[in-house]
Amino acid sequence: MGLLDRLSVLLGLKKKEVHVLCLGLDNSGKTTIINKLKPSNAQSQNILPTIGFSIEKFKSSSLSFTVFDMSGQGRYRNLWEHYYKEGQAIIFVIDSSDRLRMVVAKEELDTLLNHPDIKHRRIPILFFANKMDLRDAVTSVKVSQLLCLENIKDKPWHICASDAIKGEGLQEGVDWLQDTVKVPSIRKHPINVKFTLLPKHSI
Ligand SMILES: Nc1nc2c(ncn2[C@@H]2O[C@H](COP(=O)(O)OP(=O)(O)OP(=O)(O)O)[C@@H](O)[C@H]2O)c(=O)[nH]1
Ligand SMILES: [Mg+2]
Repeated sequence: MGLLDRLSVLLGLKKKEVHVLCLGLDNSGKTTIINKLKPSNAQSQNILPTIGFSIEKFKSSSLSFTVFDMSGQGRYRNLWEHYYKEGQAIIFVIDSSDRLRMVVAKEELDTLLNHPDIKHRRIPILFFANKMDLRDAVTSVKVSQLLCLENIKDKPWHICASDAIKGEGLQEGVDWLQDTVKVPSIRKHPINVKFTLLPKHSI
């Protein structure tokens, strides 16, 4: 972000931009969730399985999110790690009705959490226990137990039950994300501003 952009954010003229990685197994509902978070006139009516990844944008009341919506298909999952450095937050989506693949979702989550670009960062992770409308869906508490989320001690995380088709549970998640992604209040390297004072008689 350039200096003018930072100034605009500080003055409240522009929303702070946050890069989010949207991860999870194929068919969990990632693209449907991101689509539902866009304004209704920008929503796509026909969602297809993602090939590779796509870059999407949506806004909350104070932030502008740029989302890397990654494909969850096995053959594309090795792409995820190339974007870890870029991500400032993660949305991890689980199909709560897919008991058979819950163990695969846990394996992918564990691989993510142990990756060198993620392991030592306090990166916020928002979990959507999605497809709650389906009869076979387990509760978000159960999803949390199956994925052993209580073992995540060094990163802020939150789990929301969601139904992406109706859009239920999504706003709660975005509100949490917005509150958790901190706006850096102190610059690590303060801007070095030099004033040249001119003697009065030279003006
Ligand atoms: N019943 C129900 N179906 C859902 C829900 N969310 C998504 N779906 C459906 O699940 C299917 C997969 O949704 P996608 O959003 O394409 O899933 P994805 O995680 O992006 O999949 P990949 O792009 O292949 O990784 C679609 O048919 C969606 O309509 C939900 O909350 N409830
Ligand atoms: Mg998708």
